[in-house]
Amino acid sequence: MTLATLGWNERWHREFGIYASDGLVPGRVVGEHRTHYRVAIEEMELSAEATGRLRNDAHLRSDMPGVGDFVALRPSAGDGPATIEAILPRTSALIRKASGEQRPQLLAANVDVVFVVTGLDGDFNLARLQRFLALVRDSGATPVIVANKAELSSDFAAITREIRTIAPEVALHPTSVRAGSGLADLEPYFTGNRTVAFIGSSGVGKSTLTNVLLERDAQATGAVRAHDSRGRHTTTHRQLFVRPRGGAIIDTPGLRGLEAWNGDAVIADFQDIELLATQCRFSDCQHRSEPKCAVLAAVARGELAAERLAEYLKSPRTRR
Ligand SMILES: Nc1nc2c(ncn2[C@@H]2O[C@H](COP(=O)(O)OP(=O)(O)OP(=O)(O)O)[C@@H](O)[C@H]2O)c(=O)[nH]1
Ligand SMILES: [Mg+2]
Ligand SMILES: [Zn+2]
Repeated sequence: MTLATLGWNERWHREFGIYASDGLVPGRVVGEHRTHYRVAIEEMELSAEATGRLRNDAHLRSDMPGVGDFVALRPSAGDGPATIEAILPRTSALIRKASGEQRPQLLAANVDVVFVVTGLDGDFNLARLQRFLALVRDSGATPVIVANKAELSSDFAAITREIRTIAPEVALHPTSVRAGSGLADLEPYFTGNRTVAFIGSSGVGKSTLTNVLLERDAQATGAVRAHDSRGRHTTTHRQLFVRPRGGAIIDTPGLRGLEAWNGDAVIADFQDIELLATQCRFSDCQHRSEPKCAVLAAVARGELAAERLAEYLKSPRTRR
């Protein structure tokens, strides 16, 4: 492992410039644990802690170092951990603003592409996929939908049509680890040592895909429940891995908070409709048949997909 294989390039070299004279070394956070970080530096990996100053300056939890961050590190003089003195400015940040939780959580930093992984088994859920895409929308990374367990789907064309109603532009790749299909299509996203983060519900196959793309069994995987295909939250830590063929993968635990509808997430997902709704004639407009409804007018003009409105109207909501 070298810094270049970790995604280090000219940009990072420039950003690191101001720390170089200080005896600091560049590294990338590959693991985040309760008490320490794992940081990869040129040729090795070590344990590190954030300095008190970094902790004091962090207004939000997401201001603290996280997996994928490039950092300026002071190697320890003795046996103790190294210290993370600074975080280089992020090019992207996948941040989860959990509802009812004041502390935004950094899922992955400096990610070029996010694979939003969904399973085409009994657990496929369009609304949930939409919530994951909303999360990526704000990150600065490019979303890609990976529809895994494709061998279990009898009608991928129908699923594609469904997905297209909420994500007409996002690249969509069916894969099956079991059948060994579609995996080569994921390869180009890693060219140029790019970093790809995997997000999605528990049990969709994020870690299974990680292992295939790493060409080794780095991550544990777990069978899903038979009756509803739900996963069992096998992965518990976010972790960055370097691929032998180039590029890096950040595997993440299935996100529990995104499993069920909640007010904030819904509002974030349907921001466009919420915005239109402020223009409706009646403030309690249901957008079904009311006169002077701005939402129905947008559908009539072809600016809002009728399927998307239907999805919105179907969702149990705290505010409407
Ligand atoms: N049928 C089928 N099963 C798959 C496929 N890919 C993965 N699986 C299975 O799905 C189950 C869950 O896979 P994981 O990789 O552990 O899922 P995960 O997304 O990492 O789940 P968490 O770590 O809990 O978030 C395992 O039993 C895998 O063998 C596939 O293409 N087809
Ligand atoms: Mg996993
Ligand atoms: Zn309306």
